[in-house]
Amino acid sequence: MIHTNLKKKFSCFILVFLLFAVICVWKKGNGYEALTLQAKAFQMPKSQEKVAMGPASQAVFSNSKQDLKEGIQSLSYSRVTAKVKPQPSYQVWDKDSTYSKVNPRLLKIWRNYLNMNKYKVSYKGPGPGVKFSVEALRCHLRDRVNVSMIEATDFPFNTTEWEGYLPKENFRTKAGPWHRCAVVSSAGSLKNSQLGREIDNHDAVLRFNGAPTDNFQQDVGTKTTIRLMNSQLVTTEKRFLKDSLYTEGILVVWDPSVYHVDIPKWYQKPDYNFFETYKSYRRLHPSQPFYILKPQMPWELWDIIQEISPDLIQPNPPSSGMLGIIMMMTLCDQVDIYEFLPSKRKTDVCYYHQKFFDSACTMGAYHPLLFEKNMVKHLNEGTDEDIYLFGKATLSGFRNIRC
Ligand code: NCC
Repeated sequence: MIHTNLKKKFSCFILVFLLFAVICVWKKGNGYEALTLQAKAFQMPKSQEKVAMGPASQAVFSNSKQDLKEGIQSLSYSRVTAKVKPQPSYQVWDKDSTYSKVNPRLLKIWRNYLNMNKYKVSYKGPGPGVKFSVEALRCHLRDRVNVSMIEATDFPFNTTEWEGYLPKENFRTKAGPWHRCAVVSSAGSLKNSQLGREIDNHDAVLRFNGAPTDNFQQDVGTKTTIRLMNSQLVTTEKRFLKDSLYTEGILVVWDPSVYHVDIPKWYQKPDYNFFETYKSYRRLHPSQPFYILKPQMPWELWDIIQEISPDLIQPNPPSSGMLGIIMMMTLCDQVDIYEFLPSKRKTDVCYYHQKFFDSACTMGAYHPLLFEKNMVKHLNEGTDEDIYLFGKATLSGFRNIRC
């Protein structure tokens, strides 16, 4: 009898023990799984894994499937290392570019322009090669470059010949202030960029010359707030008076004068005599704001580009692109510039809207474009990744800076 009772008690004990062991094993299994899942949440997506190639990122994820203790260590390690993931380096615009580094053809053209000196440039300012911090350069640009338009009080625009032609409203009352602005270069590398939506998401968008949006919306967007045009286009483009491309937004035209001459002297001898076409356009579209940039502005900007560049720069005015960037810096808090500094899509195709090949469109021949791009790279507050992937440089505007 006693023997049978003992047997029963022993069986009960074995049963309870087995039950306890099963519960323990089950609990341990679930806990590990939960931890593995958490560790997985810290893993980068496959695409990012490819760019973050450092050994630290490998160490984080190779540990995550070991036992519970190691799992906990791995989890806390991954939290720390995720923050300091190594930055890959991207091949983007070198801010110390020179024509001798770029190509012999452009080097020759640059030398020819230096000899030609069509605009009688006689630079007497500091430099070349003065070094500025980003903040100091921004202040220097703000204080020295006066972005203003011809007004009805400026001689000879105050004569009867010009009565009623210039817009009555001041440029600054019509344009801005805006928070985030986009400047869209006309570069071929915008083709297939899919940047249209991002560009349109800005408060104001600046485009150049005859750059279209129709049929290219996906890449360059649809919005045009300001169109900056050179006088060559206004004078020689037959469709200028007819094409609906020009009827959206505010128009601004600029013309190169002889170096630092005043308005009356420039008026007597403009580079392109666009004045009659301007008047015709104003008669056709009297309510569209259409301004004429004062001819001193491009040379005020040129002086600074020369001051900071170690090389002599082409003695020709800056490109419309560079003028437009400075114009938007005066009107906006932040300026995002697209494909002025070329992205990974860099190409010798000149424009996104034409199949015309010439590396000079991107690197500069007539305009000191290479040195302009060096300056924009220096001022860029965005990342090299943004330049490489989106051709996007981000500059602070002048409106909220303290100098
Ligand atoms: O070519 P363009 O400019 O109209 O381009 C506008 C601005 O975009 C930037 N850009 C363009 C192409 C490219 N591959 N990379 C770039 O970075 C430049 O900043 C450029 O200024 C001009 O500056 O006004 C220019 O105008 C044309 C032309 O006069 C107009 O398109 C009108 O037809 C000039 N081309 C020629 O004279 C043949 C160009 O040199 C400069």
